Amino acid sequence: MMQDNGLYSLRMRAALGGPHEKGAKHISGGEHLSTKADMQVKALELMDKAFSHTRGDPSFFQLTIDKIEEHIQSIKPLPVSTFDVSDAPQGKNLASSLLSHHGIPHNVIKKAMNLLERNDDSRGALIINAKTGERMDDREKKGVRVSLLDWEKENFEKWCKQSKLAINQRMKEALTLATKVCSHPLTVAELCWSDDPDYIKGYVASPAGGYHRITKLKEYGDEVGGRVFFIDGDHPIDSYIHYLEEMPVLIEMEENYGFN
Ligand code: WAQ
Ligand code: MG
Repeated sequence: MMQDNGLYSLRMRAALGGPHEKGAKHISGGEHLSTKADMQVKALELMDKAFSHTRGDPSFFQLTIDKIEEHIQSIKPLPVSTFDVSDAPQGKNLASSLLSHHGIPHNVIKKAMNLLERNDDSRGALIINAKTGERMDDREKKGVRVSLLDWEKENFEKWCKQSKLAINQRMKEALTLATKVCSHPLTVAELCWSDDPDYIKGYVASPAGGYHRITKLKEYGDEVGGRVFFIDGDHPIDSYIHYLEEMPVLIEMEENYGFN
């Protein structure tokens, strides 16, 4: 079991053609929380993720390790539901209607879809005002990268079994991120699909509705994807971004229900 003390944050980013800040192509990013004992294994996982990536072979790889000093929050995973659609347009229609159920106006949903459809290479999320569609962060192309988050393998696999879902690393990462994001009171919803050409599933997540997996949100071969966070824009977002980037969160299923 992971302990609340003695954890390290590992953050990785990899690009092709130089570092991101010189305009290179984003290949892969990843983050883990780890004990010192597990650190080498976790670092190798991140290397493996970057150097076997379908977006290309990186020429730049950076790993940053920081000892965590803050208290680590434990959060239960969002409930998951899966929607099987026949093609990407149907998936996008479904995503739009799920978002509109959260009171997000039609024009804001359309703007978010356009942002993602044109999203060129950002390695972070775009934060927009859920009422107006206005961009709230000032990170431009880079976006805001959610860091300091993880879900211990054993606990995740137990949760998969209990939820009758196949163990899937990608879903683990996405659900971990969506759960952290949706635990903040300013989050209204999130829309995401991958920028990897071989992964066409995506999701709409929200604190109220949980994690709605959608089986097709783009076409195979398409390298355009990303994340949009719709937030309550009536508050300053500095502490929101601070939470996403700097506050450590561990996802954990409660162990004392179900079959164990
Ligand atoms: N913080 C903010 N934005 C991120 C982060 C992060 N930690 N990680 C990725 N992004 C943004 C960034 O713009 C990426 O280019 C984009 O999201 C897509 O990331 O089966 O795999 O890791 O249930 O390629 C969703 C469905 C998969 C999973 C999403 O995204 C399932 C996926 P990827
Ligand atoms: Mg990707």
